[in-house]
Amino acid sequence: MTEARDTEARAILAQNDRGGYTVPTHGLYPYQWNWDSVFAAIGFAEHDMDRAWTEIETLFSGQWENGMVPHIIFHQVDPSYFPGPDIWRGTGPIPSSGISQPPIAATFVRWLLDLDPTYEPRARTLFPALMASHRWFMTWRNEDGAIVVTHPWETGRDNCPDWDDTFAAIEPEGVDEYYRRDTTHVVEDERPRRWDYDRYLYLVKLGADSGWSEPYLREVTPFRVADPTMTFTLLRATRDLRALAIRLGEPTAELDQWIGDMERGAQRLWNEEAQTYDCVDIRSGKHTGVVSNASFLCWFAGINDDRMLAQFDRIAEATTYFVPSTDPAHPAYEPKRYWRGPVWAMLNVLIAAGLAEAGHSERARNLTEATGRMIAENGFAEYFDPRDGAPAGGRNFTWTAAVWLAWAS
Ligand code: 9YW
Repeated sequence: MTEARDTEARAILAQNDRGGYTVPTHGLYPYQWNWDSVFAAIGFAEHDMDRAWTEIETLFSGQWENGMVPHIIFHQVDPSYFPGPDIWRGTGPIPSSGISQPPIAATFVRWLLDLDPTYEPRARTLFPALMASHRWFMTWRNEDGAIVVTHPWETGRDNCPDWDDTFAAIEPEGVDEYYRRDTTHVVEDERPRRWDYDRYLYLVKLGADSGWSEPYLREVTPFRVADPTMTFTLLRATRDLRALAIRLGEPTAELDQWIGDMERGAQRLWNEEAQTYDCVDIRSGKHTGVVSNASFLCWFAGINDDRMLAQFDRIAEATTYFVPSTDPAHPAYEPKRYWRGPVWAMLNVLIAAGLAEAGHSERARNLTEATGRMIAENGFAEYFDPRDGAPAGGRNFTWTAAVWLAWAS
């Protein structure tokens, strides 16, 4: 079983390879996505280290002059995805979206280099680009050390209930009529609702009309939310970038400053009432009150908070497969609808890595084993139903194949 899945996983990476970059899955997502590519790289590292580095280098070839690495890079126009480059109107060297995604590149560049130190010259070339991307976050998305997003898509957790209240206050006026493509690939009740899409597109239009001006958006956007996915992955990646800097003989003062800022900022995400890390809407000052899988990235960020263990154990007991993207006890939980319930294998990798590093090795082992079993039994789906592991969303998915090869098998 395991060996057959290994072969299948390598074949998925090969099928989704478009030459220098990998699409998340054929049809549904026909472009290069930011954090998907970094996960693809760790999958390639299992059998082709050169290809692993190329994946990340191609991602950074889309980096904007201001340092931002876009969440989608449109290398070749493909009408099977909406919204495409004409809607986004990105201003970088390659047509792209105008927002970023969880910045995990530095973490896995370090990881690749540990696996094979002979690739150090390629890490050296990437280093300034990684610094510039972190500097972009710390310049434009830093609210007292908590990292904010200006669009739900930026967190990679598109329709999680964290956005519901902020979205309810937005009247999506002026959005042109549009035709979704995602629901031609995947059944509707496993995807976000139209209500969400109207607001996604409203925010894209706001950004695109401004020429993706960060100073302007900081003032006017109704969507400015501090988020655990961004804060925890950036804090973690900055620690890894610091380790890389030392290895490469580069200065660390700026990195030290950022780490200190984010260690403090992460505490802004602590919701005393709900006893969890969650999102904070910067405009209203309110916590969102949702225990999500991103809440459990605290350990990955090096925040050794035992208070989250009780939440983790409660949720692990409530579901057959964990960690669900939304707490099953939350009224908005929907076990098949995208980020409102399903389990995402690649997030489990980050959660388990954090648990292991914080010394919670039994929990880390259980999570790793359960994820491996879920994939072995159900294949390389985009996400899985926490009740029975049933596959959902897209199939033959790059990041699920990649984390299988790198970690879960
Ligand atoms: C979309 C590609 C991306 C992921 C995100 C996920 C989804 C794209 O797919 O967003 O069109 O909604 O939420 O995390 O990077 O796999």
